[in-house]
Amino acid sequence: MDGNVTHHRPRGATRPALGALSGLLAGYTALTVAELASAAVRPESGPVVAVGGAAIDRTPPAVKDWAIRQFGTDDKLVLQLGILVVLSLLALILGMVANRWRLVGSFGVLAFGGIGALAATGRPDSTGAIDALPSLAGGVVGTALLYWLTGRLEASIGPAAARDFGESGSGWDRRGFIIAATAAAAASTGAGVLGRSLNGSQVQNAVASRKDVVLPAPSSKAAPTPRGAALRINGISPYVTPDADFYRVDTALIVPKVDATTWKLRIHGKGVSRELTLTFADLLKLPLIERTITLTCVSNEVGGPYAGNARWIGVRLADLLKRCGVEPPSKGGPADQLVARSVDGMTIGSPVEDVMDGRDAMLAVGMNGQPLPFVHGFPVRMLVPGLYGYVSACKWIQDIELTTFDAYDPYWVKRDWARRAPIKTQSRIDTPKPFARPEAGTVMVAGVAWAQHRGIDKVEVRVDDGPWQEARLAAEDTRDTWRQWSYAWQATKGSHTLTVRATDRTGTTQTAKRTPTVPDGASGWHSVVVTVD
Ligand SMILES: Nc1nc2c(c(=O)[nH]1)N[C@H]1C(S)=C(S)[C@@H](COP(=O)(O)O)O[C@H]1N2
Ligand SMILES: [Mo]
Repeated sequence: MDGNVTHHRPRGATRPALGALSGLLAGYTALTVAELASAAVRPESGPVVAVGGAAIDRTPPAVKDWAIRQFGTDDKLVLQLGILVVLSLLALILGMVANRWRLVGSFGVLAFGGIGALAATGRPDSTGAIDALPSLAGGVVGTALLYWLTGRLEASIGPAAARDFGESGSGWDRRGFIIAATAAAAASTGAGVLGRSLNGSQVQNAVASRKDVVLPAPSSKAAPTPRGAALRINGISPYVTPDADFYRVDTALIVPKVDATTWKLRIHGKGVSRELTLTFADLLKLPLIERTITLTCVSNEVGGPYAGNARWIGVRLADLLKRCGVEPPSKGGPADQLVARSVDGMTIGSPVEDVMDGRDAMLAVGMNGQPLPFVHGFPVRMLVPGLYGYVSACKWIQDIELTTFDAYDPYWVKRDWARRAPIKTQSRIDTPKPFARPEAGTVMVAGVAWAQHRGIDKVEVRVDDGPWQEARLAAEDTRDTWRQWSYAWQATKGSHTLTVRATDRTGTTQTAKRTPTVPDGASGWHSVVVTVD
């Protein structure tokens, strides 16, 4: 009968392949069970989102910038797909291991569940040990399933039993394996679908609450955009950026979907004599201001796309702070840093002095006439004209704490970025595009320049190493907005380098010195090389 032992098991390459398949099924089941459990706990506690988030938290700025450059706003999709590919490979390997060493391979699944659990509880927005549950539940179910499935491969049933199963010549429990595998696939698909739809109901409440928002008319309207602020030139960035084109930069793998009807904001901390908790309805009852403000990301390379201009509606932040008894440091207030916290655990620190110096710092509820889009921070986000987004523009805000720069480092500061980061004066050539081939003759060179809260006074263009020529500036809306500019270039045949630089209202001309985005924003001139035919 010795010969029969090998004969009774799946033969040749079949058995490792079935082992690998078992691993994949176990991994898939583990993930869907975890997904289902995360619907009960919090969507962010699921293993893929938790591991992805932990990876984002630990990504050095240079790699983060590279990922944004390579994949743009799809960077997070790429990350999640990458995690799924790696997990699939690991599951295949664990299955093959379990095929030889059943316990070792099976408990490998639990080990990965443990990694997911650690990642979930270690996230800044973790609500505690409960966040470990989805990954652990997935790990336990996956381990049991892999143990069971590989057991079917081992079952050395005698020829008689095999005959009873109607499977002459193959003594492994083929029928048991097929039934278990099919049941696992079906059950986990069901669990996955259920998990999605449960997560979906929380999302539906948020979507409904956004639909129900009626933005009151602002008591202080933005001055109408002056005629001549928007130039009509092909290829130039529109003066107001449409929502769909407005850049998005954040660490959220799942865009937070906050229900405005249950949302609250708390203001507390050093120098707060009257703590305040506001609902969304409370906020909408306060006087609203409408302002056009250009927002810029510190991760924007010279010439890069991470700047956008929108018309925002919101509550003046300084008024709320005064209501709480807060004084700026220049008037003896004890807090010099305002830390905003979001529902996804982001922390963003702004100078209290800047927020209260009279500029239009606000808690924004509207963008371009609509409630904030979810990706831009619904229901409420902060904005401070003149400061990069990472030190001012907290989306999905839920808490404001008055503290000091000495006492607390927010998220990005812990990751090498500067504590204080006013926006650097910048200018960008939107058209012609790099390596364009315009015809000789008049070529419109045009773009935008920004120096929020200082204002742009001059933009100059240089062709090759020629003299700086003053560009035509579009009318200024406010000093918190970017300005379009254009220059009619008499282009001659050949290859040419076009360079732009701006001068802000303090009289300072944009520096030629190139610095990287880390720690406080890129500097240097933007150039474009074109070939004139
Ligand atoms: N909650 C949260 N708010 C955030 C961020 C984030 O990662 N999470 N990123 C900040 C950064 S770096 C920038 S530049 C702006 C971008 O705002 P936008 O995505 O609406 O353009 O949001 C800021 N607010
Ligand atoms: Mo940013």
